[in-house]
Amino acid sequence: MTVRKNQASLTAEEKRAFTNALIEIKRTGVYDRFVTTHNGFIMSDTDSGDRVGHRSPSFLPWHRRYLIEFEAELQKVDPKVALPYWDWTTDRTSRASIWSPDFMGGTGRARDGQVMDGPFAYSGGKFPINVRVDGRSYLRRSLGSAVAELPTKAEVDAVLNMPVYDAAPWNSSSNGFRNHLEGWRGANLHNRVHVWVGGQMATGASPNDPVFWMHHAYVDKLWAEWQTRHPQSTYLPAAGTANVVDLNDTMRPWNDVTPADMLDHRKFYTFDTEPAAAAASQR
Ligand code: CU1
Ligand code: CU1
Repeated sequence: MTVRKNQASLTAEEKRAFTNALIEIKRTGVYDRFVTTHNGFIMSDTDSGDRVGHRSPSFLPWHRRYLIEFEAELQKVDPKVALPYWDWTTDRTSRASIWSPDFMGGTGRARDGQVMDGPFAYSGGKFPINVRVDGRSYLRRSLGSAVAELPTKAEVDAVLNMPVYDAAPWNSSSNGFRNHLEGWRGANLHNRVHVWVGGQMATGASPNDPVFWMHHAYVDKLWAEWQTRHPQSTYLPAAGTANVVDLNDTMRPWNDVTPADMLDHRKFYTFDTEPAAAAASQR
């Protein structure tokens, strides 16, 4: 069973296994297929038809499924790998160990934002940016420059306390848990983290930066925590809503996945903070 751990508690060997698997699926082209899919959905979300990946209720189930598929690709390379999560309320500065040369590498240089250290630095030759938002083929970051502070625990807590999953008009103006977590209203949680990292992370091609996966693994974990806090609440809308993915509607690009299928993450993985995870890892 896959156990997703806090990235701050990974061993050196676990960090190496994760970055090696990322580099291997970059080499085979699998990684870039995922970037293209995400990029495509940022665009199509503004077209007619159901909004799927962002600015809509299915933001959370869409990314849950997307991460599950990505994690499965990493596990084809190394079955011991699981997606770590980045708790940005705790590891909240550019000096945090996540940005060390043995893991994600650090911020970009002042001149052009190019990341110069770590496994994904352009100079290492193993992680070219192929799905580009501009002509540049190197990973870029500018940690903490466009926005100074990452969200705090108190800000997250206030959003986790919101009892209603989502509300009409089911978009970026909605008042509910999903939209506050996504960040279009309130303290700006998920969106702000993208902007804080900067570079590709602040664009529709954000999965180009490997930290994307750990950011979204944490957003996904917050959804699970919200479910535990509000056992009477569930995904909305239930049915019959135009241009919005209802509970039992399928989500593009998949023909056979609905939000209802994604509600229980324990079918796929657990988190290191959950009792079941502790029991499983002792066996
Ligand atoms: Cu996304
Ligand atoms: Cu995101």
